[in-house]
Amino acid sequence: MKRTAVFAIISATVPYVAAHGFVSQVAIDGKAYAGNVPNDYKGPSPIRLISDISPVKGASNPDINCGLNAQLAELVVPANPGSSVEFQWSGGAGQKWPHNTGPLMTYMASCGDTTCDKFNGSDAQWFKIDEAGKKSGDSSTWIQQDIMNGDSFTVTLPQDLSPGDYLIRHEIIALHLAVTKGGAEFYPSCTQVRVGGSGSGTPTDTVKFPGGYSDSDPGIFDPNVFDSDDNYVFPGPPVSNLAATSAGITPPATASATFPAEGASATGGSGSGSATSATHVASPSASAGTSAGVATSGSQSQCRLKKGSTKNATSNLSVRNMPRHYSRVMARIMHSS
Ligand SMILES: *[C@@H]1O[C@H](CO)[C@@H](O)[C@H](O)[C@H]1NC(C)=O
Ligand SMILES: *[C@@H]1O[C@H](CO)[C@@H](O)[C@H](O)[C@H]1NC(C)=O
Ligand SMILES: *[C@@H]1O[C@H](CO)[C@@H](O)[C@H](O)[C@H]1NC(C)=O
Ligand SMILES: [Cu+2]
Repeated sequence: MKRTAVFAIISATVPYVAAHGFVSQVAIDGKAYAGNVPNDYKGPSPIRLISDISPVKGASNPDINCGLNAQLAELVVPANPGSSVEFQWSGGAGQKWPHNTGPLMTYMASCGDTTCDKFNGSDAQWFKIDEAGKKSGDSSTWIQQDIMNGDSFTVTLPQDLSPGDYLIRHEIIALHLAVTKGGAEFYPSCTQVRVGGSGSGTPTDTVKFPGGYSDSDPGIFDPNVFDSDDNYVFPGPPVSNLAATSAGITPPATASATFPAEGASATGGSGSGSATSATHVASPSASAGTSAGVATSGSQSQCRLKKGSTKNATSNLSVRNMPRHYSRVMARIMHSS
């Protein structure tokens, strides 16, 4: 075995770990449900398991629906019209979400005549309920920066949502490489909920995924994404007629969920329709995002994060959590040390 060659690769690789991520937890009206680490199933969750923390590339990729090789999840958890739904992002291996450029958008789709634990999202008619771009009054900073800082993101479900099973598709599009066509990184995540109450709304402006985006959309291929006067145009349909307008960032989640997600059940959820989001901060800026601005950061030009910038960056590295192109090298490190 040519150890010198191996070590040459290692020394070029070790200073960095790949920087991508996934939705690690969803809390509905304060009740937290853990998501499984990609490709590491531990127990039932309402969040569909994906196979890797790497991004979906390409607007016509079937994985843009619910994430890389997304699988049906076992739980469908209760929600109501007006519920607050709080998403916690992770960078994997104990790290924070690594990117700060690009929008967060949230969609819903009815699971129709079946329950969401059996519903294939490729048939879904998605309607947008929220879009969050740059901060209001700070055109150089995206709301995504707060996710990078470790904050969660909260949306309010539409007040007139009809009862039934829905997928909630929450997504970050990381645009740090979007100056090149095809460079945008899509990170969609789907959560299965059963909406109670007595709403009667019918959503307009639905799309399918793939179908809702094109690689040439100005909000996906954006050569000026780092320019101070770039007027960001959200991709996809407009926010649906049904949608509530409040959404925003909350401090890091204090609720922690374990497996099995306690209290969750595949049949629960005929609710009363009462909204409880008092503890969550509604940010008036979150749905705006049309102001011009800049977000520059040289360190964001590569999808990598310097090792050591997070204390636990190396404490829990797992080959399974690494992007495929690192796996072989990292496996050699781990098995040779
Ligand atoms: C949905 O259907 C497509 C096409 O048949 C398939 O590739 C995909 O794995 C299915 N997804 C789920 C979650 O079953
Ligand atoms: C390490 O991974 C395990 C299992 O995925 C997780 O429970 C634990 O919190 C992780 N620890 C750190 C320090 O990230
Ligand atoms: C690192 O991981 C340890 C063990 O899981 C945990 O106690 C500690 O708080 C973590 N430190 C940081 C900075 O996340
Ligand atoms: Cu990344």
